Amino acid sequence: MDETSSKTSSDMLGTQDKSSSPGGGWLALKAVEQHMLRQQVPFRGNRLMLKMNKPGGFDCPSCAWPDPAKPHMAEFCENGAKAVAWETTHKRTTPAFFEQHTVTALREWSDHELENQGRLTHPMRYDASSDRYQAVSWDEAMADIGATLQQVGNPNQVEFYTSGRASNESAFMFQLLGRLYGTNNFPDCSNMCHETTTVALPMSLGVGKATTTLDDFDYADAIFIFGQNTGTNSPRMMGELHKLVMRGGSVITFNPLREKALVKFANPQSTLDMLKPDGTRISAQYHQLRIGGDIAAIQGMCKALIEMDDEAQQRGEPRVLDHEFIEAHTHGFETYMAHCRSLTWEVIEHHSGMTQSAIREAAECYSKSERVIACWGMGITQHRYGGDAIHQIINLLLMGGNIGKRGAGACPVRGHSNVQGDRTVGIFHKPTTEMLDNLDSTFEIQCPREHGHDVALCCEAIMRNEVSAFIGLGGNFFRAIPDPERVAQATINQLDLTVQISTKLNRSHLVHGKKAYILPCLGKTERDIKAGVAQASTVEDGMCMVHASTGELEPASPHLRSEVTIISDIARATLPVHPKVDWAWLAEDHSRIRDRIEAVFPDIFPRYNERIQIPGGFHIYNAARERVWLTDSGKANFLFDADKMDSGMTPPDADYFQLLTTRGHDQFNTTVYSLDDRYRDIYGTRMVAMMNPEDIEAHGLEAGNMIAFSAVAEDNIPRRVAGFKVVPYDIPRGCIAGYYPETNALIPIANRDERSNTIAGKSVPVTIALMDSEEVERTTGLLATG
Ligand SMILES: Nc1nc2c(c(=O)[nH]1)N[C@H]1C(S)=C(S)[C@@H](COP(=O)(O)OP(=O)(O)OC[C@H]3O[C@@H](n4cnc5c(=O)[nH]c(N)nc54)[C@H](O)[C@@H]3O)O[C@H]1N2
Ligand SMILES: Nc1nc2c(c(=O)[nH]1)N[C@H]1C(S)=C(S)[C@@H](COP(=O)(O)OP(=O)(O)OC[C@H]3O[C@@H](n4cnc5c(=O)[nH]c(N)nc54)[C@H](O)[C@@H]3O)O[C@H]1N2
Ligand SMILES: [Mo]
Repeated sequence: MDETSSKTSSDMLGTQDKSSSPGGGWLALKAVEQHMLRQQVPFRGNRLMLKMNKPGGFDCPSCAWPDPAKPHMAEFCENGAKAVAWETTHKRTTPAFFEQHTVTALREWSDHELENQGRLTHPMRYDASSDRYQAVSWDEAMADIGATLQQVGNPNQVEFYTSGRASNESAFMFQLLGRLYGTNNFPDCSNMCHETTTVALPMSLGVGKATTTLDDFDYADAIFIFGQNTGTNSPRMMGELHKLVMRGGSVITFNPLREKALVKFANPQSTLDMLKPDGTRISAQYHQLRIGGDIAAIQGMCKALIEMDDEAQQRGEPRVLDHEFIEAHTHGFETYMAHCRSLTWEVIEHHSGMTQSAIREAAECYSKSERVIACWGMGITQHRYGGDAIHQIINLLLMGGNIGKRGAGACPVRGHSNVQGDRTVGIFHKPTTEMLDNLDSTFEIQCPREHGHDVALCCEAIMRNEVSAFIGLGGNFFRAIPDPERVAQATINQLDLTVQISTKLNRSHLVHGKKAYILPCLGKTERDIKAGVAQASTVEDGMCMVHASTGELEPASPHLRSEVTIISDIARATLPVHPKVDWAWLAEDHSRIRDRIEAVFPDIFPRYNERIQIPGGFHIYNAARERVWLTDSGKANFLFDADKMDSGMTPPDADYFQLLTTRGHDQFNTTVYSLDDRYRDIYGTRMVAMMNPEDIEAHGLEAGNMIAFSAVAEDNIPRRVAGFKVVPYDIPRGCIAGYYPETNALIPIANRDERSNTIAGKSVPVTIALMDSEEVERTTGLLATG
């Protein structure tokens, strides 16, 4: 059996039909066991799993969903367990492995095969004469990296990339390194993720983070979910949805795809659920709108609510909108109301892809719910007008006074486990003057003031040949970005130096500069002993709780170093000695770094070291939650742009398709655990085009045909990716779904959210064509490995 596919594996409940089975349930437990076995990690009685997401234990390396104050016996989910199994694998990628394979040969490997070699064990240096990575000592690596960085004429030619697993301590050290080096170039995975939220939400509410805490989920009457695949990407949130449904609340979902766990779910923590073959119905209403249809759908709901409110007034009944709140706390309602009234249902239906009655049904549920939480994910943020869609979500919440009220609020569901914390401690290409002033006075330094590069600007600078070196703190930059082929080619041709601080081999290591280093680091699950003392690191979850995480496993190799130590070593090798920045002293004890973080951000982290001792950690103050509005108007703002009815880049009547690129159930971003997607009933390949059956027929195609995608782009650069199997799927016409990162080469770097530059991974206009048999034959080798 192909170890990457579980299609033929025996079913735990022999009689259970997978395609109609709920999300979660026995198959989830089975999947955990299988993944742990594949990584040769014991499952039964695994003590490590019991320490996950608990005070004193380690933070799950998967998503940013918060930990409950009173955790379950085992507070983990299927996909958290996969992430831990992947990190704690017994497989190793040793120097002997690199000796056997040239970098050119490794480029033919799939993402799954690369990472599946296991944990990196030694620092490696690229050797051009043999086209191989070779083991190198840490001292030699650091001396060369330092000398090369010193030779770069202009510090703005160096890019410091952060992926969201970095702890607060390592992220803070990394931004200090970059700024002392002389640049604000901090491309960050959030620039491909929730940057849209970080920029648009403050325009509405004055804050860029969730106004909810986990506790609010216990009091909500309804949860509206826009473009977020909960069952796969934040499975622990399924527990909250399940509880809500059990006590009579409603989940209302807006998603072009019917995501299985949002339809029905069997909670592995509930004995009762596990005995029911169908699990529990989750979404009371499931609205399959067009990709990019959210703006119109929400404005339609607002229109319906305004009409209901008018009627209530006429009948002398209690009002539907919270006029008291609107009056006291908001700005711009009258204009927004006039806009909604002026929209015709014809326009709303055309752009949203929903019927008037479906929209009214959703509005009805909203009006009956005293407390509403709205959640959103990449289906909202990764669009050309993603920020505009967020403004509409907030408008909807404001109409019912659903901000700063128990059981209600705005909940962007953040991705990487510490992506939010990394920004809080200074990973930002547009730093505020206040932060820079505090850094300057804390360390007696002079930080650069000029804004730097985000991911999109970094990619463009690379393609313009303006970058000399790239330092990656985790992640898989060259695989996660849009236009990966063009950026990789420019990198290989021109960069003097690439450095990747990583746990596993990935494609970014194969996109190397003239000099290239892979520096292997500890993972979250591993012991980090410094000067004889076990170090804790801290993270901030998606609801602003900061807490400590302490790994406890023996490191995967004795040669690994912590991210903090590696950053400090690079700094010492690169920067002149500074009287107030003692890198080695800081790196030796994480509480010293936390003291410095507190000094730079006194309002956010008062008594930082003391408060992380509180079990569960502490909450960072969120003004909007207290109904304090840090906006220009001093109020919460109703915002809209009458010209923007679609958040995506494909108008409803286009003669091409709108492609969305998304995650499967067995992956963490560019890390592909297996080729299966149990929640979409797709097994053994990720090279698929999920299409509406009528579109398949209209294009003269059949299920199973092999097609190629070509991007429709303003720059007319040809972008074509071939070898996708047509799969009939329950998705609106004109929309296609495919997997990320296999489809990234179709996304032009210019497809991005207008305000924040967030890559628009859900706004990908494409045409399709049947492949000829010769090309299918040529590519089948590649297809087998995905
Ligand atoms: N197991 C696992 N967990 C993860 C990750 C992982 O890869 N694996 N990644 C982590 C990271 S970094 C992130 S950012 C999050 C990502 O988690 P999500 O935000 O769930 O991201 P996607 O998987 O891209 O799914 C996007 C969803 O939006 C829907 N969608 C697409 N276009 C539209 C649209 O126009 N409107 C609406 N309403 N819906 C749309 C898609 O059908 C899909 O269900 O998960 C985090 N957690
Ligand atoms: N088309 C399309 N593109 C997308 C998206 C999409 O939905 N569609 N989503 C975007 C989103 S939301 C995100 S967040 C980005 C993700 O972009 P990245 O964050 O850059 O990518 P990951 O796949 O999470 O990175 C995986 C690698 O991180 C390394 N790693 C794992 N754990 C650790 C650790 O503890 N320390 C260190 N130093 N390294 C570690 C391993 O070597 C692994 O290979 O991709 C974006 N790209
Ligand atoms: Mo993300």
